[in-house]
Amino acid sequence: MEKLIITGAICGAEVTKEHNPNVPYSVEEIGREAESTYNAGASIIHLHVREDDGTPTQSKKRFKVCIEEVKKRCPDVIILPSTGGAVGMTNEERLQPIYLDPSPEMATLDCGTMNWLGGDEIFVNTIKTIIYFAEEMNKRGIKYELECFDKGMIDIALRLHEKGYIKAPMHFNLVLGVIGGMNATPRDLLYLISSLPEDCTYSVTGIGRYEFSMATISIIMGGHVRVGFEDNLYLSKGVLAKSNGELVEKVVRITNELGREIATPNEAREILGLK
Ligand code: KMH
Ligand code: ZN
Repeated sequence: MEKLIITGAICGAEVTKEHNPNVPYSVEEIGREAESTYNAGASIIHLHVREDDGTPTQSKKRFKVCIEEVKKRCPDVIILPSTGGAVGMTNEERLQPIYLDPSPEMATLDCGTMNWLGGDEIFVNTIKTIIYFAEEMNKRGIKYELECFDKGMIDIALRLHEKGYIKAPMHFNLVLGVIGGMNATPRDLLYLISSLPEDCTYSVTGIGRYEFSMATISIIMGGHVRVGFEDNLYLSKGVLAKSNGELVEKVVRITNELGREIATPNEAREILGLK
């Protein structure tokens, strides 16, 4: 089986230090958390950034300094900025990190609109938005990670691929357990995996208490894994993780037990067709 690519989603836009004091806000904290996942075996950092007070931002300037900090500590890691940002941001606000020079190797491309976490919030990704984001990334040679929170989003991605907007080789991230998307059950994950084309790669993200059960299924099925504070703050029931690295270490332990190897950043580039 292919080696396992681990993505560290170290920060997100929603979790705060009130949830877990180790959630990073400052440039130094973002660097520290990136380094902890990298040292533990992550080859990709999925990056959101914050102001020092924790406010989520898509500021190009803030991304630039955070990426420089991450690269200083983890020189060969793949950086995958978010273009989802936080609910309520405009498209232009969200797209800022893809206009950095040099361009990031990868970025997220969210594949549909959904209710977001209960209440009144809606995460808006119309078809026109998805096409626009894909085209902007295509122009810059940025490989998108196709974020799919339910089956309909996979269908949208495949339709846009057929129409030529979304390029192959496609890489999906199946996110299960967000209120508004699909539940994090083995049945639903297997349904999503079986809906993917043969020649794609995919990663799996389980939210909250489902982080490690979803990861384990993906490890067995030949997919890849994302873990981190963006998705889950606990190492085990009632035990807050001290770092993102602890979450990655747990995935590495499970992977070793199951007899699969972990990919280095350069091996991840090969697997994803980045080089
Ligand atoms: N924060 C969510 C609204 C992404 O990074 O592209 C969007 C999100 C997905 O986290
Ligand atoms: Zn994200």
